[in-house]
Amino acid sequence: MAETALIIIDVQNDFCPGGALAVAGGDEAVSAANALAARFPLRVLTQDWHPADHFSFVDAHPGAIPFSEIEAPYGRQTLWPRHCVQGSHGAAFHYGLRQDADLIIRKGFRREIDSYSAFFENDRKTPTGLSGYLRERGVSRLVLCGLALDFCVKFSALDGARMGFDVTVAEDACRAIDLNGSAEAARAEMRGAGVRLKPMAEIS
Ligand code: VGL
Ligand code: ZN
Repeated sequence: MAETALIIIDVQNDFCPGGALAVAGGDEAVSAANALAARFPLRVLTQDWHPADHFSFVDAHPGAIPFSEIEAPYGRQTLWPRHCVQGSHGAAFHYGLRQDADLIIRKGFRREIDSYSAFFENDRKTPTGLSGYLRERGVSRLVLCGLALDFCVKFSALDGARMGFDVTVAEDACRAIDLNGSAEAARAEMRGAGVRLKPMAEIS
């Protein structure tokens, strides 16, 4: 039987208002994720989980400007304000989020490489193991929601589609960082890869 998994991406304090890398309206993703969680019994949470000296942090690059890009061995890398440091309050899930999930995937824990996607690190090669887990659970369809639409949700959706899953993004259950038009570009890129973008109300 075709099983669906709900993947709730990075609904953590640092991506919510008041957090280190706050996404506008990030806290609105909480009630949306909870409403979806009530519909899908198989749920996976992801958690951005960086060491304090992570390479993606702007303060690891003296003189660099936040949100600028550098060339990493695996491609372009945006330099972020320090966020989601392992064990910190900012890395914790928002207190309102339903956390009764089957699996929590932590990512971004290797100092030298960032990891936006729930499936692969930013080299697009090093797996998190999620795809094998989902296959073994008989999952063929994914519904994605959370933060941020134009980074971790987008990379997860693209990788999910690349791995052969049928992927739907619950668009109104996501919020975007939107760096230089990245939200609209992300929507186009996801559509181009065969990802469905739908309002929550149309997803069953
Ligand atoms: C994210 C930037 C850096 C995300 C994580 O969850 O979208 N964005 N780390
Ligand atoms: Zn991060």
